[in-house]
Amino acid sequence: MPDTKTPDFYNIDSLLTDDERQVRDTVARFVDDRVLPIIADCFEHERFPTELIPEMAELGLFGPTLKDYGCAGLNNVAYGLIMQELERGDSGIRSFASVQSGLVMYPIHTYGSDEQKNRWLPQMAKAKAIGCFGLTEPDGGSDPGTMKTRAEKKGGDWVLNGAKMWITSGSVAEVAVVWVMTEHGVRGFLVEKGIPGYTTRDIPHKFSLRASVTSELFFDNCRIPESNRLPKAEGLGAPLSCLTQARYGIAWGGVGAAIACYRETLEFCRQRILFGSPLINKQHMQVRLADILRRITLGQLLALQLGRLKDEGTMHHTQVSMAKWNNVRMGLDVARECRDILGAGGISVECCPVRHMLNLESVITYEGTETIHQLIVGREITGVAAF
Ligand code: TGC
Ligand code: FAD
Repeated sequence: MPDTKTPDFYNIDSLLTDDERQVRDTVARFVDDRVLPIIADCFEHERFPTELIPEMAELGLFGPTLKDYGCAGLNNVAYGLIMQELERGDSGIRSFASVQSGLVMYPIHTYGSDEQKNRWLPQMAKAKAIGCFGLTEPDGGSDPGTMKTRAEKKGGDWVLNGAKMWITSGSVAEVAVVWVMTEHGVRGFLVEKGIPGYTTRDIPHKFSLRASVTSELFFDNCRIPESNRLPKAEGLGAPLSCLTQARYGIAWGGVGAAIACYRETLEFCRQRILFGSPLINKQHMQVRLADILRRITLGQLLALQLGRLKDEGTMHHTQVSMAKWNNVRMGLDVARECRDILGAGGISVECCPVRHMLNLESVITYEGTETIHQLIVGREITGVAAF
């Protein structure tokens, strides 16, 4: 019998290894036991649950695909399953882990010096240091090649001026990976909290990702030693390669959010009696539930194949774009559909679809808007950049 409950309609479980299943189940337990009981309250009161960070580190959720430096060296499918389960809890929790792993530890591991790796990676794996990634600027995030934040070499130091906006974990981060323009093109710097000229300010009043810290970063004649520049990062390709890591995780995360909404909505339809029988007896409701399951199943298969391509080293970043686009769109559409099925109760924070729906409004914008990913795939088809 196909599993319509978890759901796993195509027995995708059988395509996973024992290790992958074990990682997924461990994170699923953490989400069920530790995230779900508190997340609605965190969302309502605009609070990131920092108390979960040590447990996440204990479970090895930071930099899990990296080798050495206290990281687990898991494969990419296992990483994707972690992201799926975390986002089943909340996009804010997945975001925190995505940024720490894909946008901070990954660039330090890939583009950093031995000294930078030895200093930061072991601490970050244990969450003794938190990181953030500053690429987007107030004047527009879709076209980072036109960034205005600049660094000028003065003696042995670099002097940074400018600002970054909409930065996840910005004010809580001990270190920011900041991408700036220099006379030689885009370069990456490790900017440490507390250095003169570097300040942050949180962005309040968000209706989305409320259980996540989002900040502005300001650089006012901020002096950074050459030893804090990522020596192997040259050009825009370096930050874009980091985005590929985070977008990959988001492709799995969209599935997790949709699963959470589906499970709650299916249970509601079994319980809710209208016109003399439960909602599951109604033809129109069965069509809606079947359509939600169809969309989730396609997203699951897309994410898994993407992960297998990544693990065999053949994944192309345009394939990540299609998966990020498809699975976030799917998650958002499913969340909205589920919110509607839940009726008036569906607008309460006590039901998860409205929270996922609001969160996914950020997820569909960050890491490349839906339009940007469509244009990336369009360019791949036609060879013409139409941005
Ligand atoms: P373009 O000419 O396309 O590329 C420049 C160089 O980079 C290479 N490249 C990539 N490499 C790896 N991964 C990718 N995804 C790559 N995309 C491009 C490319 O091959 C080229 O290399 P080379 O050697 O030929 O120089 O650059 P472009 O200026 O035309 O940009 C195109 C565009 C629009 C696709 C790019 O700017 C883009 O992706 N824009 C969207 C920006 C974005 O996604 N920002 C996200 C900010 S971080 C964030 O949102 C974090 S949310 C965190 C959370 O909470 O989870
Ligand atoms: P813009 O780039 O100004 O786009 C505006 C609109 O124009 C969009 O609808 C877009 O799709 C459309 N558009 C853009 N180009 C074209 C085109 N060529 N043709 C047609 N339409 C187009 N950034 C970071 O660097 N680090 C982070 O940690 C981070 N975290 C974030 C957390 C949250 C909660 C949010 C909401 C954002 C975060 N971002 C982060 C920023 C995010 O990456 C940007 O918001 C995103 O890249 C889009 O940039 P923008 O908001 O400036 O929109």
